[in-house]
Amino acid sequence: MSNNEEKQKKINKLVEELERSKQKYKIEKKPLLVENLLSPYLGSDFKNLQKQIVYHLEHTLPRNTKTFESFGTYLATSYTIRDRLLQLSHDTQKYYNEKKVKQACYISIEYLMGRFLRNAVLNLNLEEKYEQALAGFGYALEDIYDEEQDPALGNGGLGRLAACFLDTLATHNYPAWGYGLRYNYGLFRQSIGSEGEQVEKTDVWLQFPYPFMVENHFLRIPIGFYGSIETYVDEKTKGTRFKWHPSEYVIAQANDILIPGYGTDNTNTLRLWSCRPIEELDFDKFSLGDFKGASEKRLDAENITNVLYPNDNEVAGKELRFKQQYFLVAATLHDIIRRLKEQKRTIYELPDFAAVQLNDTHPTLAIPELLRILLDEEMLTWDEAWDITQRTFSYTNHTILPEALERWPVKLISHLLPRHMQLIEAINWKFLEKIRKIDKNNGELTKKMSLIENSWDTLVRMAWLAIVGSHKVNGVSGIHTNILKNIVFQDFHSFYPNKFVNVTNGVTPRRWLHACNPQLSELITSTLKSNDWIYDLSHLSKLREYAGNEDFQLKWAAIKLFNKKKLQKYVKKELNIEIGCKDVIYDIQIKRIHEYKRQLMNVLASIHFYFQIKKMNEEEKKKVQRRVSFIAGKAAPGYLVAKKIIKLINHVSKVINNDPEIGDLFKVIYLPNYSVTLAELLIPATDVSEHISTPGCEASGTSNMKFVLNGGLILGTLDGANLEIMENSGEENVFAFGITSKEVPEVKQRNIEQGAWNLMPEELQEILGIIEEGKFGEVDEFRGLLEELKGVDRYITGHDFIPYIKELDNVMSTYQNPQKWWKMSILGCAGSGWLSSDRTIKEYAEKIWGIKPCPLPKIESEKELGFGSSFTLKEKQIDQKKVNIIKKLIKDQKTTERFRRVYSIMYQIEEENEKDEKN
Ligand code: NBG
Repeated sequence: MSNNEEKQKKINKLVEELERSKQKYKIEKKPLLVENLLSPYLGSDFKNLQKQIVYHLEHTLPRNTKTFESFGTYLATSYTIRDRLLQLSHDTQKYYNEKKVKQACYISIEYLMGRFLRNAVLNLNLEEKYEQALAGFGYALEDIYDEEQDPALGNGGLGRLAACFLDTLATHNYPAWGYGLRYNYGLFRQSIGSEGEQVEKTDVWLQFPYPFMVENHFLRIPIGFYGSIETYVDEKTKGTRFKWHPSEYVIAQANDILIPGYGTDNTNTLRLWSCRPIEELDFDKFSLGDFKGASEKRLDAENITNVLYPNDNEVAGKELRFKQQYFLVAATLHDIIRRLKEQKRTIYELPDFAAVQLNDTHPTLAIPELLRILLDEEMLTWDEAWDITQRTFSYTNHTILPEALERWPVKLISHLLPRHMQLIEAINWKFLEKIRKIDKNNGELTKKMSLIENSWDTLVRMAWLAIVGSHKVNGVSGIHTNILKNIVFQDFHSFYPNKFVNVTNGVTPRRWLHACNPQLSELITSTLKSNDWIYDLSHLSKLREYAGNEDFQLKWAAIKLFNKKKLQKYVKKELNIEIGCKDVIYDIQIKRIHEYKRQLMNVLASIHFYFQIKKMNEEEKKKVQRRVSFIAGKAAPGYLVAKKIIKLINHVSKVINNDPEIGDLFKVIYLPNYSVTLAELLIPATDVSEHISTPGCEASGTSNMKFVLNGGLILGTLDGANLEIMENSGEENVFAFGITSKEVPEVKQRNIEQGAWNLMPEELQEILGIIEEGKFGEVDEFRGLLEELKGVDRYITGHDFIPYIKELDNVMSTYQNPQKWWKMSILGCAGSGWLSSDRTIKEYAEKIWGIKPCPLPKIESEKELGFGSSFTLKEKQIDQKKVNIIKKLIKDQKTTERFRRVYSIMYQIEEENEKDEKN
């Protein structure tokens, strides 16, 4: 061997040694190690909570002892909640996947979640412990709750309903997902300018971290737009196939909010998509000094999920809105199919895997999108694809107002989503083929039912598409569903007699009674000697027997007064207005400002009442029932009429509130920046709430339900859910007035034919005259409002005015009979069991989705495992019996507690065995 060879050999040997010494520990995957490390649940005694809070304070935020202020405390506390929810959510998903249960996927472009912390703490039953933990840091939990911002990712009832549904779905252990968008900016913040006008400011809700949202950077889905369609012949079938080649892509990134159920470990997910560019920066442009151009693509992409469109019962009609809608459904369907395939199931099983609910027409593009996936990517036949599509989707209609029924120009769709437009045309063609066969009237029916309309433009009728592509369509109250069946979608109902069903809305009693009115919650629980009502609201009916009980009435009234005092303080602090409390009716109308909701009628009645008082002598004044009329609600920035109504309310309020002749007999208060949080303050403090829409216009209304639940009485028209509240709480316990929806068209027609002014009662004519004289500011400001009332009066304010003010009088005189009033209030609440979203969701689950609850089983203690509470393997008494118990538990996939503890025990056994082998 040459010298060189010898040397080389030595070197090789040395290298070998070096390589060997590099790895000190044997690398070997121990599957149970991670499980074992993750197995302990976060301790929930107050000392543990304190440790966890301080940990987050220093490591997550980071703050220190000097900057341990309340906002940081809120954040740190919230992170400890998020930690727990992550554990529970992992357990939940694991369990659902093992069980392969069918799940509901609720797609909604809006979620109005409200504050999260209190709700989560209550649902997890940790309030007392957190109270104790925070007290040690010098904070009251109640104040820490107040640090939280209210994420306004929705406009009104539609978004809030979605949030109530999520609470119910988790509470009742339904496997379910919410899907939506994570807007950078929520619904604008409203303030009132010096002229009484609405001022809008951007809602920068993500300025600080939102601790309840978990950014899921691993889930990034490419979403295409624009481009062209390739046609080719499929080699296998020789049939023609299509493929869409988008010319632009963006990325959908998942952001998860984990939804705890009340008194259960089941924790579901609300997945919100945010839009990212494919490429963050165009480096070529950047290098050439074009800095603006370099970020263009990023800004375009970010724009998609930048702002929530501030529309409620209106259509935005903007290209960007359309992009939002497609972005939402494309990302969502991709995710659902991905999760299906993760379970090693085929695409044919989709309808057994997920029931996808389209919340209004905004997610309707999901129908052509799924069809595209099934045809172009999964290569199914049309019949197979269409069958799967229809079985997967169902659609909820939330409005019949023509201005809110979405229609998108064919031109716009063809440009943005050419393949989808082609598919919509194919769906329409196949559908109309069937309609033509029954169309006896020169194509009239075909024209009416066509998904594509030829009017000022060629438009796709999204509601029509949603009906055709779904297996069930539901309205949101009895009257609304009847209007859908018999008027708005009459032809569709005749064609698909089994498709239309009613599911009346509901609200979650956790947030809308238990959390927002803890004193009343406590009274109900102590009276019924059980808190079962919190998850089965029908138990409230047992309150009926206490309705006339004096002692109970007094307690009930005291809680109302207590809540009114809170509101009184708020009004003083925020608006610097002094209002009375005791023996003063708090009369509240809170909702989006809309002509059909008739806030205008409310303020006209206030003017009427004001002048009535002014005409009184001192003796008469003494008898007046004092009242404060509160109004709150935002107007869409582009809805000028609604904005004028706000202005008028503020002008009227200024005059009345500053008139010394009126004093504290009457006040009109406009509360700016209405939100879920404000509603939680207002609703428990309300004596009477107003739901006075033109009959037939309010699909359901859900705040009416919340008021009744909190012992507020309703002054309302025969519309939406008011009717069902009357049925359940008793007609005599609701202040109802006005005509039925069936009579409305006739009144409208008369207005058109004879002129509304000529039919208007004198009292109202007089009020309009006073406004015209300039009593409430420049008349030109309000000319438009007045002209509408005098001309066509589309919302029949003139017709309803007298019955309305009469009923208002009835409210005030009834209030002077406390026994009667509190009895009505208690009976209202006792009848509201039916208004729970728990009932609503049960109906969806049974009538539409075909899903069942899948609760994570609980283990009471480790004793059930066959061990004492401080089980260790130190004594090496691993008898075979115990090992078998454990193995069986693992096999049966039982319980969250079991998962984590069992794996931990198995790991310890493994380690012990290893040691034994070595010895
Ligand atoms: C609203 C209706 C309300 C109803 C909610 C929830 C839209 C389009 N519709 O009456 O106006 O309570 O939906 O169903 O926001």
